[in-house]
Amino acid sequence: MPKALRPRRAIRPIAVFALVLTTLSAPLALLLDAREREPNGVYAERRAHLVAQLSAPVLLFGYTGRENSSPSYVFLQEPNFYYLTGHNEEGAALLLVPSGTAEKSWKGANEILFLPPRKSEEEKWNGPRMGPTDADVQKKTGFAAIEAFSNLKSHLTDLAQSYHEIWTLAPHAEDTGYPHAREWSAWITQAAPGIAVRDAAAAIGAMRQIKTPGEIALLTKAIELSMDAQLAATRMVRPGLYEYQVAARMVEIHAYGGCETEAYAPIVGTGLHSTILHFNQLDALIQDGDVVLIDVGGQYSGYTADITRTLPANGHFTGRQREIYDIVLGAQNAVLAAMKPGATLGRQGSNSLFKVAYDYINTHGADRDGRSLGRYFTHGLGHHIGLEVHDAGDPSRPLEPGMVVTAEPGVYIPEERIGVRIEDDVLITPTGYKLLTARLPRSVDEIEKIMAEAKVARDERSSER
Ligand SMILES: [Mn+2]
Repeated sequence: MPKALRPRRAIRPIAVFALVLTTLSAPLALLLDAREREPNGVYAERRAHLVAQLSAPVLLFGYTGRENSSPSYVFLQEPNFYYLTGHNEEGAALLLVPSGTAEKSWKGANEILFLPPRKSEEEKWNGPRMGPTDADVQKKTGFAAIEAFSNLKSHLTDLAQSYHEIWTLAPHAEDTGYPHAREWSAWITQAAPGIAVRDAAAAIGAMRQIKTPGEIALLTKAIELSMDAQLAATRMVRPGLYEYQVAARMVEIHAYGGCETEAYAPIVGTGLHSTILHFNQLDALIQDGDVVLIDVGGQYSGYTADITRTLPANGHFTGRQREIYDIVLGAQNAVLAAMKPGATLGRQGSNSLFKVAYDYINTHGADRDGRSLGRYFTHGLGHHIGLEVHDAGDPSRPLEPGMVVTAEPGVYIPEERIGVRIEDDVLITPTGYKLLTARLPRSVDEIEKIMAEAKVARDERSSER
């Protein structure tokens, strides 16, 4: 999914909690939660690494569960909070206090997880939650110190005696959607007047950009399921289907494989809709002669895939569609050839991957008026993926091993009803890159072959009836 110029901090939508049945070794089926969680030690290491960089306490708030009024809303944690705690329940807070500041008057623990009290009436409706006095809550969460949320305010007042500043998620002018950072920053200022709020987003974001092996495993799972769904879409697409029917099949594959939700609202755009970057109506009938742009990704255990393919509705690109497709593919191949540590996603500078794609597109082909095509590449080259589909990331920061980013050049010509985007997910390695989506064909010939084979199979099935 191309990234909007203004960051969209959307609350993630409907989640489907799938359960995975495994019978691999146990004689009886073993019931596991689909949502995997990394070991507690991983989250503890991240907290230690963060607080070691900062000279003052860090206070972060999880989501309250009241961020979204939709009846179909299923809770998903604020991503920075989840990254540091692995805790996926409502109403929690995290306090980290730097150690080794002997002159300070703080005598509390260096890290405290604050949880709301359990409410038996609510649990009748919503199911059990962890509470601060549960016997096993330390073992489950990996925190030695767990307190009732109501204790937080007095701790904050104490800290304000020793520290003049505190790190949290500070509000931004461009924040949209639920005012999480603004409300909790105001709460801090009210609880501890005089303490300065500093923004921890950049420090946490810098850590989130480098994925650990555990994160790469979860991303890979999301990507594998999303490639399965893209392949099913390639075999399915034909004139006479509605856009939403293609999306429905893909969502089913994600959910059946263990994804808890979609990484973003599925984009399936036929004809003119292929030129709309975040098209989300999905209400049109696929017509003979259209191209169909499919930008759909699942989310597995918190981690998002983001993959786009563009298909010919009837199984064969026209000459002009193939020409545009091959220009986008050529641009993507040029980008991949330059993908390595040191390159940047941004538009400026000598190592800009955007510039590689733009220059390729702008020096190949032309529009109906003979103008070069760079003007039709209307979004950025790519973005980080992780706990958010547009994950924490600074486009000017050179790529480093362990980063996972998208490479998604596109050309959108509304007057010709042709939009082509090819989007793949890439792990940066010490010497170059690993294409995590390599299993999913990108070339015209491969795509047309899969579609032709699927058509033969469909025709055989219908002649048997
Ligand atoms: Mn994308």
